[in-house]
Amino acid sequence: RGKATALKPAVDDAIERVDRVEHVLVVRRTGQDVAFTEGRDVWWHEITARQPAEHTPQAFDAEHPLFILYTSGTTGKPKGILHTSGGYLTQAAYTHHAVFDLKPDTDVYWCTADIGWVTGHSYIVYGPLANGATQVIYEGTPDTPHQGRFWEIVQKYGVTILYTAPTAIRTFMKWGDDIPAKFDLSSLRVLGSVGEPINPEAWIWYREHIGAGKTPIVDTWWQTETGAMMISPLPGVTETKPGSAQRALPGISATVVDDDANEVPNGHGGYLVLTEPWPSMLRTIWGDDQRYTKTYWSRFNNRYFAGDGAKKDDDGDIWLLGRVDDVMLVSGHNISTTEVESALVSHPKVAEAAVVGAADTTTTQAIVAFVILRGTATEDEGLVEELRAHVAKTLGPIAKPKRILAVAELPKTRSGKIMRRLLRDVAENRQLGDVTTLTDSSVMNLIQSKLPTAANED
Ligand code: 7RM
Repeated sequence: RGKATALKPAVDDAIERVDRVEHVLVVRRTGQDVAFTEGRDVWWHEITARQPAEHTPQAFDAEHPLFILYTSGTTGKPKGILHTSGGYLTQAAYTHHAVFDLKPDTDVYWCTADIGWVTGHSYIVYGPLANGATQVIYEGTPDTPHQGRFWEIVQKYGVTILYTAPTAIRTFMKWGDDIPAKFDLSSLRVLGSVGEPINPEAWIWYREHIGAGKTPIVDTWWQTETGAMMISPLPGVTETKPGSAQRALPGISATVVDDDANEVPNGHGGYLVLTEPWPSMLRTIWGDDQRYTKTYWSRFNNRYFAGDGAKKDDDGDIWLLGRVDDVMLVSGHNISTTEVESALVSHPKVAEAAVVGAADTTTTQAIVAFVILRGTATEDEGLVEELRAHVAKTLGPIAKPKRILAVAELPKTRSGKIMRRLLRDVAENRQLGDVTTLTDSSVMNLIQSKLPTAANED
């Protein structure tokens, strides 16, 4: 946001707590003064200046650990996801090539993810580097110095493949169609989405306003644990459907099962499972093999349980429905947060929505929706009724939210995922749980101030 953020103090602080770090390689980036520990800290420009121009890479065993990336997990205790070298690189490179139809000699590829998120690891670092891609790496925000920043970059570098997240797309929708319209986006030929289910509304906006109504959109489903993309259309191959990640990629086996681990027929929903191993699968949870087996391999007869709800449509295409922990139980019906959120976002006055189930004495859970309104819309009784009726019309009366609250922001992680757990805490008048992974923790104060009596009111 136009200001330099010092990273070195955070590194120095972390190193205080461990005893095995010998050296810290420091890149002179902003030119600010930094504390420097002689002998331990090494300037990047000094060490690279004395290296030979040719480098012979060192060979590693395929199962040599490559990295451990921590996911927050729902229980609070983070899980250290272990990836190894051979399989991870194989699938990161293959999917980066196949899903984006990468032509390394002519494409200019840009993945806007935070590099600390698994998406940054696989699709800014390992996949593109392994494939010799020409790519844009951007460390700023989408609204600095102005809200057309992304489109200015696409125009300036002639970006041909853009990979971003639904949360960003919904933000661009909120800012207005006129902003991307000011830039030449004609270089774009493939658009990607990752991180959350993309609402059909956002998918169509992305296609129309960024993709000139013709670029294929690849909605890529995968996880930190899977290491690389697993379910996605292939551009120019798959006939796409707005909102569906569609099919497992070649070599990958995914399906949807019911509570008893039976595969559901087309047209039905349940739990997403992966039925065969894949090259970039996590090898364990670092230091906790037992938790690894229990979390991923126990619930459905040795098949990998992803933790996501999903349904198969009449063609057998897969639609992701959000984390199963977020699924709501209302008067005996399982209702997915994703579907209610998409119904809300399809209303012209709603820019973004987050839906949670709050404990309710008569219906087990009641649907509480937090919405960000579009530009000119204002919150009043009429609007709330209009939105409730709109959801009832789209999904049926059972999915009608009991409460709808207009808010200015939603609590999100750095990868743009809505932290529904915190919204549930608010909706049930509970003390907030851990907020350390939020991008901006002040958001929760704003929301709480709007909702003093959620659980009590009828
Ligand atoms: C890549 C990444 C994983 C969770 C996953 C899903 C959700 C990710 C999609 C999606 C619907 C998608 N890794 N998710 N991509 N849901 N459609 N295309 O996000 O480890 O940070 O998160 O994200 O719930 O289980 S992650």
